[in-house]
Amino acid sequence: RPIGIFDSGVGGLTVVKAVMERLKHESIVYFGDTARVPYGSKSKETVTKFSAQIIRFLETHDVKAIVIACNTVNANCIEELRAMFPHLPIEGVVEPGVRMALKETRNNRIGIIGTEATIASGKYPYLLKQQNPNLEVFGKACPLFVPLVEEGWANHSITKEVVQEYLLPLAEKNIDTLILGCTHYPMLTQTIGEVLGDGITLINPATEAAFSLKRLLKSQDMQTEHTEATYKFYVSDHTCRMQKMAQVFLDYPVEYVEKVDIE
Ligand code: DGN
Repeated sequence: RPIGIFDSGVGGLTVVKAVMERLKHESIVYFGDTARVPYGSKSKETVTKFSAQIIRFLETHDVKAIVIACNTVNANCIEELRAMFPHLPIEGVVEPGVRMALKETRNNRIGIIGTEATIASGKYPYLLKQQNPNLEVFGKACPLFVPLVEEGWANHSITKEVVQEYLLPLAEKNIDTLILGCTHYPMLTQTIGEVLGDGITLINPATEAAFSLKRLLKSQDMQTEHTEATYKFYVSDHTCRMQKMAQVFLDYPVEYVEKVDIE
């Protein structure tokens, strides 16, 4: 049985990549809600409703577990979704991101960037400070990053200027660790790295999320071994961009992306 992974758009492909690399035999069904992206500016009620619809769709593919590859959904309603689908293990990206940042920081000054909804939720600072009350956490919403990535402009000079505008003030806070708290942002790693230099470690929560999923599957005796994995991609609007981004970013010959209506 496959793993269901979803996001509002192409951002969750960064999580698909991490899972493909670390759980080689697990098949994946991916759903990108491209008709309704962005989630970052929508209300908790709307994001919860859309996410529940997507999980129901993924259930029609007999998924054995879900990875919510969207920080906005994690920050808003992962508990509600776990309560709505108690029979289905649901892994997120926020808790793994928090664990990685705690391990990484030396000076206890952590930056967190994400959508407006993720930053407004205060979820990352809350979880970080729960583990270490001495931390200083600096949040910054970067709402232009998602459209730039969706446009395929991750390495464009315009994007570099936008990154400078958002992140240089954050760098001045003397952070040594920056959580990429939106699954689209790891696609900007190169540009962000160029702007911030080597002194700040970038955290991609997907890495630890994949390990966490591996542990979860093992603990429930649900891991797949030996068989060859298959990957299916679904979107709620045009298939073209997803196909292109998936091919390039995953370095995998994605032959088929299907558009489906969900409600
Ligand atoms: N990729 C999503 C996240 O991790 O928050 C957000 C994308 C969006 O809907 N703005």
